[in-house]
Amino acid sequence: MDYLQKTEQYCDLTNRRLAEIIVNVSAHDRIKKAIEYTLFPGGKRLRPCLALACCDMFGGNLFDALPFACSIEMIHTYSLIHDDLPCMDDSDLRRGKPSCHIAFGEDIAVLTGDALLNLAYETLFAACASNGENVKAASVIALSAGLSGMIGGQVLDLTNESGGEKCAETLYETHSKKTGALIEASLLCGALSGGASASEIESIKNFAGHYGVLFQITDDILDISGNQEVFGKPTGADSDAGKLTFPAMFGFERSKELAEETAKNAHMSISGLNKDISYFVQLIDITLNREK
Ligand code: GRG
Repeated sequence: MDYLQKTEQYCDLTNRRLAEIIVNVSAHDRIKKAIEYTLFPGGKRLRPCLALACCDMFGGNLFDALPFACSIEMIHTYSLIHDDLPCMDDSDLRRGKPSCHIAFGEDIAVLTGDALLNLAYETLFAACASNGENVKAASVIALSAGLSGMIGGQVLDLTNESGGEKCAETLYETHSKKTGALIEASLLCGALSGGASASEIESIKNFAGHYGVLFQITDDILDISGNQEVFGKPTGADSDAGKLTFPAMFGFERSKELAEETAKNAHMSISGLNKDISYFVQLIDITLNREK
């Protein structure tokens, strides 16, 4: 199977399992509609693809990694809903359509994010109940979504905006937490489900660090030069808000060079694995040249 076929398979598995999770939810129509609206058709499903591809690479059963892939996608979607709120990034457009609070109101948007976070943990607990070994991956996800990960990064991001110290170290720390932590968790839970060894897990962590930075630099570049229709969210928003971004710190051209260098480092970090790394090699290239 080539890269596109694999991606289709991973997205398909994720979408079907997410639909099964949601169909069983008993909730008021108002919030159920908002949950469906934000989860489907969804975005690129990058994090589930990372989890499933990593599990695949280590020869695991994709169904073992699927609860983690879906939990992470629900956590990611909740973070986007909350990030779009007027008290956060105040964005009216997400995944090419009106943000959740525009379509359903702020109150329902807050609760939709909360509900998705809870559903993610319900899914993780169910996976742990069926196999105690899953506690490891579930803890990795919980840590990545919390204060030492995504939420911690969001606090740093807000602090940087309101005049915090603007240096490269803060930039890397902010993004390794805000964006990188969930990306790393996706790869790690895939590696754990696939039975990776301790040294293989180390290579995956190393790859995750570089890939997370690559994803963020290209996100910052698209915020400046991307096409809003294709990108699916407003462009220019980060620079307008005075955010600490790679182009703001290093300039646009240097950021493009940094993306190239980071892509090479990402490739090198997994080239020693005695596995078929072709999916990740293509993913690096697609991320480097992405338009959305
Ligand atoms: C807890 C109140 C509260 C808010 C949480 C933590 C947080 C708000 C927001 C951080 C999430 C965020 C916006 C991270 C930036 C990472 C990023 C580039 C997201 C876009 O990811 P893609 O491109 O999106 O994978 P799609 O739509 O494709 O899934």
